[in-house]
Amino acid sequence: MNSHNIIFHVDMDAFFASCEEVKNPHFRGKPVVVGADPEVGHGRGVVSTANYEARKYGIHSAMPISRAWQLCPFAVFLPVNGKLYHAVSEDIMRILKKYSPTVEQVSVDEAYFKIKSKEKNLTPKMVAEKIRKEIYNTHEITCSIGIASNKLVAKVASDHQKPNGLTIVNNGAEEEFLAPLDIKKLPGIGPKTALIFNKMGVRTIGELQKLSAQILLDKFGKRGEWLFMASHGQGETDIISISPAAKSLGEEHTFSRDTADIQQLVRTLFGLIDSVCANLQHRWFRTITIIVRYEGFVSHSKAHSEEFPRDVEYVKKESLKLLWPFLQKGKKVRLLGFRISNFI
Ligand code: TTP
Ligand code: MG
Repeated sequence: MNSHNIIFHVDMDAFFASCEEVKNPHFRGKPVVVGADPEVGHGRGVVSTANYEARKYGIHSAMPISRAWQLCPFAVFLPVNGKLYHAVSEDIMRILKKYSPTVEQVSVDEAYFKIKSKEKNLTPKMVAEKIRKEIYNTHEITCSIGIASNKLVAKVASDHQKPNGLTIVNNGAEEEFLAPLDIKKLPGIGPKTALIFNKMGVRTIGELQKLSAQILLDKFGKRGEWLFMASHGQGETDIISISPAAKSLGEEHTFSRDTADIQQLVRTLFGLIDSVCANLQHRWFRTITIIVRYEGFVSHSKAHSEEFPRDVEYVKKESLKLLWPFLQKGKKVRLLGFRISNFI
């Protein structure tokens, strides 16, 4: 690991459930499920997270809450208390900023940052232990930390020994560390891609490492390049922190000719959403805004906020709801804009 690239990835353990346990210590040791109301097994929502006790019953994030109820009806089921998690998250990020001036928060409970080697005579391991101790002493919440020469390997490492784990991958040992792991452990390989690889007889990252760059390129196009680099343990090293000034991110499109063509408008809006969300790097945000400027420069904007927005498809669905009333009027549109704000 060279002195400039010692990257930490910190991820809180069972975050929402851990916050609930701190608030109600008598939940400790019991299975805790945070998410939609199970409605005695008839609830239609999903699990946000489950603590490690509940995971022993097979309960996990994004599982239908009705299934979680079937698996463990005596678990403590709690609604999502966004305010509480947000406050704890802010505090934890404040702690991390004491150890590095640039912290890249990528979700409510995880962040990357860099340190210099032997900073103040502390090894990376000592820094990690200090951080874990400080977070635990102030919040009674455990986290897992991965340390590596790039963000990708640091993220895989933080997940490697969860909960309450510390995994250090030395510079040069990235490939070897990844080799025995299931390909699904590589962030960016979802169930669909994993299935394609499994059909090719590739189950571990080591098996993926044996495929040539050309084969991956032929099969996956541009993404093949990334798969090749990632499987060999290469990844980004830039830590990007959102400055307080950058409170929103957005794009606009001015049509070459004013248009009332619904298909064209929807296609353009979705293009803007894809483009804005592609720059997000897994950051979460609460508010989406669309901007509609009619011919004659009359502009309108409409926003929608929620506690924990989901994926890009969901954002598109919500944005379409915002756009819809403007389309009903049949007026020609000169410009469309899309903006996200209220980062978490
Ligand atoms: P994660 O860090 O993915 O999960 P976790 O912290 O609960 O557990 P782990 O120990 O494995 O890190 O997500 C952080 C929080 O984000 C999680 O506590 C709840 C929320 N979340 C959802 O609401 N829905 C989801 O599908 C996921 C994955 C997380
Ligand atoms: Mg977590």
